[in-house]
Amino acid sequence: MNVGYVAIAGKPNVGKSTLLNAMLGTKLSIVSPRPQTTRQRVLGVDNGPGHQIVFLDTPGLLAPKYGMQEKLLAIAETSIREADLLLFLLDAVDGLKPEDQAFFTTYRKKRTIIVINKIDLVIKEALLASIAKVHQATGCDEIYPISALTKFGVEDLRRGIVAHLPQGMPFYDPETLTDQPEQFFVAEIIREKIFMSFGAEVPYSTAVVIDDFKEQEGRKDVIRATIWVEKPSQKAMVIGAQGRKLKAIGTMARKDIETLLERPVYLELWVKVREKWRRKEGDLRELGLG
Ligand SMILES: Nc1nc2c(ncn2[C@@H]2O[C@H](COP(=O)(O)OP(=O)(O)OP(=O)(O)O)[C@@H](O)[C@H]2O)c(=O)[nH]1
Ligand SMILES: [Mg+2]
Repeated sequence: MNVGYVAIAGKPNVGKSTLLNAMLGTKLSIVSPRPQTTRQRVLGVDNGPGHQIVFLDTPGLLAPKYGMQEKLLAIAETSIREADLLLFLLDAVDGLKPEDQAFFTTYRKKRTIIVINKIDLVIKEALLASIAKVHQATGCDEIYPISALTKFGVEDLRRGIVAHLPQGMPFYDPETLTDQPEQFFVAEIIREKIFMSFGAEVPYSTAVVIDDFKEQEGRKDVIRATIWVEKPSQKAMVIGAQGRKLKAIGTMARKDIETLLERPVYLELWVKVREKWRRKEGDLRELGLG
């Protein structure tokens, strides 16, 4: 069968995580309208007739400005290096910007497919011009226009990927969706709700740590998590008047967690401050970004 690792890489917000979820037919990786949502590599296994694709969703490629962003770039680089095939994503609205071009030149692999995503947002003429330009500027002749949101072109792309993968034995048994523990995805769901609930500042200053995850026979699981922020003012925002904001975040997160785990849970959230954690090596490691 055709088997291999496929890294999904590209600038922040181009739709990498949405594409992973579209390929898997299930929501594994969190998605938000803000750039730099994904902070870890997220592995998702797609089993099909005659193939196993191991997708690696990665943090958006960005010239780093501080500690956390350096970690994010390193995570993306490692995934690209380990992959048999690189899917390099562009946003159809932006086209090929100089920063895309620079990252493409740096990370291009022997097997590389360029994916132009969000084509639902552009007219056909603009898309055709963009494909021609991308082809000319990169020399890459495998360019797939898709919409990860509507799934237009996704099956064509899957066939294109499979055609590139080497023959081999599967890496994962067919039941396996990912190699990451449930706790990771629970923390990610909480983080997603924070990305959805606040403007620019709070999401970027937030890390979520699961402190306690108790499975109980015959009773609801108990999950306790801490939402770390960088300033007391952010803590006040996350909690909200009479704790209403935190309650709403908890309710939204709990519903998604219950869908993921397929069982009812009791979710308890705490908000705590750790100043400038995004710039401190020790804090990054303790908060799971080491
Ligand atoms: N219209 C449209 N929106 C899309 C499409 N794919 C993704 N989006 C939206 O683009 C935004 C970013 O999507 P993500 O999947 O989180 O992007 P990402 O590349 O993983 O972003 P980072 O993790 O921050 O690097 C979300 O609001 C998605 O709903 C698409 O095909 N069409
Ligand atoms: Mg993402």
